[in-house]
Amino acid sequence: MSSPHTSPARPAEREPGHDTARARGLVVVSGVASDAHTWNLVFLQLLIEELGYEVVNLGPCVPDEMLVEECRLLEPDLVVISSVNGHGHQDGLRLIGRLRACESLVATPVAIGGKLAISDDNAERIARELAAAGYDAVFPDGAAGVAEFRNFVGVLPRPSLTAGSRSGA
Ligand code: B12
Repeated sequence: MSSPHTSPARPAEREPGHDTARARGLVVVSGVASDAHTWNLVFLQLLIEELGYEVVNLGPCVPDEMLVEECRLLEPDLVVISSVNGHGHQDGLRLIGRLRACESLVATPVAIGGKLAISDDNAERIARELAAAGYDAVFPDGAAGVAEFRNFVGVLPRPSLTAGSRSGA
């Protein structure tokens, strides 16, 4: 896991011999400021790597400002936010406002998922609120969550097919 206290370079810049042809793009995975859980982040990193992406995992308890700054520097193709401590709803609403307030992150795909509240009772309402606030996709915990997430990642535009590709291809 990259230390949240440093600015990790994009993988292709870190490793000169890196095989950019293999990478579908760069994904930032992060916990939210209040959340100390880590295995959710490790799980997501492995899953997303399995789908062919490079992952920069910022780890748990990432302050909003740091997350925005890392995303601004890394220009990821997708940002994946995870929270399981029950405060993801509040943290997530605050965070997406800050990400979308950054000009270069206005259109970056951002997804959030996990145990976003302390009960499942309002899961649908919370998911709607998070989507309305600016998330491209919301994956509350449940059997379908990870399968739907795989489908979501599978249909993301490939950077090598878009103008101004950062892959160097
Ligand atoms: C280990 C653990 C801890 C450890 C964490 C250590 C560490 N290094 O991670 C410690 C002891 C620190 C801890 C602390 C707390 N914990 Co805790 N913890 C757990 C526990 C037992 C396991 C979590 C885990 O590692 N699971 C394995 C990972 C791989 O799975 P996961 O986290 O469930 O994530 C899955 C899904 O949520 C989903 N997912 C997650 N994010 C995303 C994002 C996307 C995009 C997608 C698609 C899917 C997705 O995919 C993952 C794999 O299926 C769970 C209970 C449980 N059995 O799940 C409670 C649990 C998460 N903890 C809980 C709580 C309440 C706390 C505390 C608030 C307790 C307290 N009063 O202090 C603190 C919070 C501290 C903080 N600031 O965040 C609650 C959360 C309740 C809720 N959300 O409603 C749980 C569910 C226990 C419970 N049943 O009450 N905890």
